[in-house]
Amino acid sequence: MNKHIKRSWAEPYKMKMVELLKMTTSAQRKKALQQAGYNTFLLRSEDVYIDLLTDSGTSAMSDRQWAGMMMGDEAYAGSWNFYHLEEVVKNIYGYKYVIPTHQGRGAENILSKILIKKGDVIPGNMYFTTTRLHQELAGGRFEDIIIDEAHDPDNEFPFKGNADLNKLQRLIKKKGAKKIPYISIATSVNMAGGQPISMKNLKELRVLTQKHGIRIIHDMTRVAENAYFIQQREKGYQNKSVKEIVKEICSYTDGATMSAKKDALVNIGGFLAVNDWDVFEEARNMVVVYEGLHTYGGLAGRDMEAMAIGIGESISDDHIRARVGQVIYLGEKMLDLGIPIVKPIGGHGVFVNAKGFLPHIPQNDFPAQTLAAEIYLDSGVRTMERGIVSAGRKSNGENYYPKLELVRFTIPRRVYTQAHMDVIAESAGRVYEHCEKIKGLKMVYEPKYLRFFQARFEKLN
Ligand code: P71
Repeated sequence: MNKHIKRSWAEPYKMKMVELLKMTTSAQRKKALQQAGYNTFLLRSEDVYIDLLTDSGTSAMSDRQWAGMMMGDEAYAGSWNFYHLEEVVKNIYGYKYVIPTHQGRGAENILSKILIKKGDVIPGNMYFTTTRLHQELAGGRFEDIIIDEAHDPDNEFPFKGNADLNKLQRLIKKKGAKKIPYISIATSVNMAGGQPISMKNLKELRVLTQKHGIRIIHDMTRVAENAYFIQQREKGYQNKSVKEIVKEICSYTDGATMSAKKDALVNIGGFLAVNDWDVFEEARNMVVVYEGLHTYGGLAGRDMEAMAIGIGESISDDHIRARVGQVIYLGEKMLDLGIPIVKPIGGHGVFVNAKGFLPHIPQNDFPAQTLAAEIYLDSGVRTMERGIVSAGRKSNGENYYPKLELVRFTIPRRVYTQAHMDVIAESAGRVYEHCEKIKGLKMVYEPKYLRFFQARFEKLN
């Protein structure tokens, strides 16, 4: 009889320190939300019970990482922690040259400035806010070449992060390869809902880009989560470790930008990694202008040490199974409650389809922003808008109208328990029960760049 009992995953760690949380009343949350202009980015974190704003920089470090922090070599130049980080990036990811940066966008800035010329086009498997902005600031234009399935929240294709080779080929034909300095390929596509790219698609991209002499730059922020999905879903990878799959992914690309605040389990840090000596030389020179000397890049020695250790932990099969397992647990709970979410469930969070949740609110009245505010009001759970507010405006001033209008319930790594997941799903379920009574918002303050961070809203009557 025992053979019918399933074997659950569980966390491959235990707790030895906890952070106490403040519980709030409905009246307190209502006030906090008004003061924050209905923007969850503007809430004070002490007014938040469960913080699902982002998985960026919010993970719990291990005792080993904290021990590493104590071994920070805070020399201005040539800290041994830098050499440790360099060795780990070379060994685990396989890139030849490494430049630390304070976080992902620091690497994006340097890379975009070096590779992009005015009038260039950068194809990518869906935009990411900071990545696209740095491409535009460098004089380039982003062009989306992700497969159409990625824009459909209900399509259950297992690799919705794939690039569409026909779209890429058409673009190369139209613009000419000389106008395409690189293609920007993210593993675990964030804005699509944490959806993976397949190894097959990557290999095909490699063949096509090599033919035209175009580089592939890898946004490897969540590469380990992508590798886990390849292991679970792609033929021929079931018996490979996440570590092996990560290395293979990187081998089909020419360089990478990394926000180590996600997969790599640190609160701050990132890097730029390249295989090309000339690009490295320029980047090593440029980093001193924007970040700091090339052996610290805006980080303390202790931060580089925590990153070097975190990278090693991030590619453990046991870790990643529990990490993604927790996200899937939450997603399945929401599906049981009938809540419309992006399918398949992604690697770093559950993405609720606000167009499906609040079908009576037009996109101009910010359904995802509204839903994020309502969830906070109900339970003190903080989520993030990933829809029309995040998409921003084109350079001609018109709004982008993204097909996906989502609220992201992002799960920090190694931080919350299964009971927290239950509370979160129940909150979404409660708000869903009275969804037809919810009204939209109007934007009353709009910053020029990355408006979602600081925009303010008022309730529509
Ligand atoms: C996330 C973040 C952090 C963020 C950034 C912008 C708006 C809201 C939240 C950051 C990423 C990312 C990818 C795929 C590059 C960066 C920038 N994500 N690529 O998801 O997801 O890295 O934040 O370290 O500068 O909450 P950085």
